[in-house]
Amino acid sequence: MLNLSIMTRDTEIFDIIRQERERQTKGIELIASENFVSDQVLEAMGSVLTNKYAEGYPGHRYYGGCEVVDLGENIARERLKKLYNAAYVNVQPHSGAQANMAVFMACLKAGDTFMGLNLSHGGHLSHGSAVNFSGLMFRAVAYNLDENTGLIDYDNLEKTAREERPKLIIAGASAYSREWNYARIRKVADEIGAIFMVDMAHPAGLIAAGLLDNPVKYAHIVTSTTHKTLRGPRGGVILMGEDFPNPWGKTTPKGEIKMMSALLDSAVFPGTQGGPLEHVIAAKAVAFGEALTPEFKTYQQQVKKNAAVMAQHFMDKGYKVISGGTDNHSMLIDLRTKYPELTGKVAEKALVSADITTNKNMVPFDTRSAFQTSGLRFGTPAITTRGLKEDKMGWIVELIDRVLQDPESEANIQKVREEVNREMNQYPLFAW
Ligand code: DSN
Repeated sequence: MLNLSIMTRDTEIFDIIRQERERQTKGIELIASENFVSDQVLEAMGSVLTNKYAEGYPGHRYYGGCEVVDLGENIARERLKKLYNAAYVNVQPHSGAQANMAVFMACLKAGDTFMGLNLSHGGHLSHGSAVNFSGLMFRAVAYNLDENTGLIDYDNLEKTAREERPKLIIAGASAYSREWNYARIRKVADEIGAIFMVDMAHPAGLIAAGLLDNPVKYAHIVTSTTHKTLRGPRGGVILMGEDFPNPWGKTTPKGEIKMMSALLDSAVFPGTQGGPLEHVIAAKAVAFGEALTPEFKTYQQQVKKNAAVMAQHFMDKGYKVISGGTDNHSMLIDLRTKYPELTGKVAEKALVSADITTNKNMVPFDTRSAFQTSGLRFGTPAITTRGLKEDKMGWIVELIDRVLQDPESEANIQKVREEVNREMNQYPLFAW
C-alpha cells in the first residue's frame, strides 16, 4: 500500500469533522431540508465503493470490474421503484439540481419556455432562477402564490400556462407547506401539450410513507433529492410511472426516435454527468430499504405531527405562518406581524448563536431582498430523527421567541443556548 508521509493522521481535517459532529450534537436542527442519516447510510457512503469507476448503467458499463457495483445499483433501482410504485428510475444524479438538469436536457431545447413556482414564493433555484442554468438557458415563466391565502394560485397557473404555452410545467418547492393539486396541473399540461414534472425533493419521505399524495400517479416525470425527509445520502433521483411521454418527438443526431426513459438515462450519463458515485448509490439503496419499513412510516407520522404542532405554537404566539399551517414537514414564518423591524438575516444569526439552526427565507410578496428577507423557514425532519416528540414543540417555539425578542443581547442568547445544549444532551445522536 502506498505510504505517503501525509498519511500520518490528517488532524487538520479530522478536527473539522469533530467540530461539525459536536455542532450537530449540541444544537436544535430546524433546517427543513436537512436530516441525520442512519449509521448504515453513513457506512455505505464511507466505503470502498468510492474507488470504482462505473460510467454507464448496470450491464452496460465503460469499465471492467463493475459486476459488484452493478448489483448495488440494481438493488437501489428496485427498492426505489417499489417505494413510489414507479416503472422507471435513475439513481445516478449527484443532486436534485443535476436530476432537474437532466430532465431539461431530455425534454427541452435551449430557449424553450417552461414554468415553475416563483423562487421568491417558495420555488427552487433550478425551477427558473435567472442565475441558474434553468433560467439562463431556457425561457422561465413563473406562477405565484395567492397573497391572501398563501396557497398556489391555480387560476393564475392555468391562465399563465394557456398564454405562455410552456413545453414543461414544474410543480414542487423549497418552502411550501401545503399539499399540491397535481391532478389540476396535469389537466392543464395535457390541454396545452406540456410535459408535467414534479420535484418532490422536500416531501419525498412523507410521500414514501403514504402521508401525502404520490406525484408519480400524475406527473410524466418526477425528480427528488434523497437527503431531506427521505433521510438518505446527499443525492438525486429521477422516476416515471407508466404514463410517461413517449417518445415525445425527440430524435437523436442519428435520426432515431428515442423513448423518454432512454432520453433521461442519456441525459444523466453522458449528458450531464460522468462516473456515478457508487458509494452514494449504495447508501441510497440502504435508505430506500429503511424507507420501506413500518418504522419509517411511524417516523414520518411524527415528522408531520411535530410540524403541525410547531406551526400552531407559532400562531398562538402571534406569528404569521404562511398559508395558516402545514400539511408536511415545514413552515414559513412571516416575521413582520410580530417583529416588523426584524429581518430574517438578523433572526437567523441570533438563533444560530443560540444553537438553534434555521434559515432566513423570503416570504411571498416580500418587501425585503433575498439577502435580508422577512421570513424564517423551519422544518421537523432532523429533530424528529433525534427523537423529539410533539410535547417538545412548544418548548422550541418558546426558545425561538425568547431569542427573537432580544436578538442583539448576548446574555439572552447565552441563556437560551445553555438550555438548548442541556436538553439536547438527553437525545444522543451518534452511536460512535
Ligand atoms: N437548498 C435546498 C433547500 O434548502 O430547500 C433545496 O435544494
